[in-house]
Order: sequence, then structure tokens, then C-alpha cells
Amino acid sequence: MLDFFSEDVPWAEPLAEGAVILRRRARDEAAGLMTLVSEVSAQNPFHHRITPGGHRMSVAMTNCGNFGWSTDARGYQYSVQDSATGKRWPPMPERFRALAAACAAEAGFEHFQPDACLINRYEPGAKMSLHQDKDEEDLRQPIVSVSLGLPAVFQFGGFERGDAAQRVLLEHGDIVVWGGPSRLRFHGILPLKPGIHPATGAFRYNLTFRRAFR
Ligand code: MD3
Ligand code: FE
Repeated sequence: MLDFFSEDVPWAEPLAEGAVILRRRARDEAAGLMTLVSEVSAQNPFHHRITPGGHRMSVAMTNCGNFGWSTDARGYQYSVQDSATGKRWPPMPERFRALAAACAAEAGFEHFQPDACLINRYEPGAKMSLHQDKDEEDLRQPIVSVSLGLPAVFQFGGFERGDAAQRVLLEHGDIVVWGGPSRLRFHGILPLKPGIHPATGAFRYNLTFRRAFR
């Protein structure tokens, strides 16, 4: 007999070559992940960075791990210290590292060892314009992204900024692994709609696990 609850488990949704959504994969551990996000941000508070072009980002960011990604007047880079504070980034919690490695392996990328975790916090109206992630040394390494809290419309484009983009809703607990040919696709997030989520309140959080250096 089909168990009534048997559908209430994560499922995999292929998006493109090298990209797969592990729907709800982090849902059962989301509260624990949010506690760790709070611990990281207590050490390195969320901060709206100013881009080299002088624009204040609508997304607030922090990082944990050996390296952190940030932007300032000098450009975009991974660094061992936060240029805003001169301090090293908080260490990456073991649970973060283990989750990212497990999901990468489920998507076919064995031995993924992230050295950086960028944490984005979206408030209503916050967005991320179409961009490519190519500040990492070895683009054969995937990126693993974990979405928590309010849903957001993700745009998944092609290899040039003007290419048509698919729209995909990313919801609480969804994990996406981006590797292979999808690694260099343009992508972005449409402005967040206001709401209150039981796990995150008025925000959406996105954790991206990266291998910045070989
Ligand atoms: C596709 N973050 O931090 S996660 C970013 O929801 C970023 O905060 C978005 O794009 C967010 O750089 C999207 C999904 C994602 C992350 C990295 C990718 C998609 C990607 C790298 C290559 C292709
Ligand atoms: Fe990105």
C-alpha cells in the first residue's frame, strides 16, 4: 500500500546539463542551519557592500570558511580577511561542509571540499542582477546553493548576458548543485516579495558553497 507520507521526501529535478535541484533536501535540518547562520553573523554581521561602481547592494552578505567573497572599491575577490573589519572570516561549521559535500556527491561531483561559504540575506525588494560566478580558480568545481525562508524567483540564463532566461522558484530547503557546463551560466534573483516565513521571518537566506582556490 502506498504510504500517505511517502511523497513528503526530497526529490531531484534536473535543470540543465550539470545542474540539478534537490527539492526540499535541507528542509528537515533548516532550523539547525539557521542557528549556525546566526552564529556566523554574530561574529561577522550581515553587511550591504558597495560595488566598485559605487552601488550599495540590496542583498546583505556575510561569509564563513577559510575564504570569503566580497566586493569593495577595489573590485570583487575572495580573501582570508574581511576588508570591512580586517578580521578573518568565522570558520565554516562542519555541518555546512558535510551537507555541501553530500549534495555535490548526490549530483555526481565527488570529493567537493568547499573552502568558502557566502551567505546572502534578502529583504523584500532585494535582488541579484544577472551575473556569472567566475572568481573561483578551478571552474570544474561545482557550486552548491541552499535556499532558506521566503521563496524567490531564480533566473537561469545562458552563456551570454542577453540569452533568454528560464525562471525557477527556489523555496525553503531547496538545494541546487551547479557544475559542468552550467557552471558559467548567467543567473540572478528577481526582487523578493514580502512575506513572513516561520523559519526565517521577513527574509530569504541563500548559502553558496564554493571552492575558491585549488
Ligand atoms: C548558477 N546567489 O551568490 S544561488 C551568488 O540565491 C548567487 O543568492 C543567488 O548567485 C542567491 O552568486 C543564486 C544559485 C546559484 C549560485 C551559483 C551559481 C546559481 C548558479 C553559479 C553558476 C550558475
Ligand atoms: Fe552567483
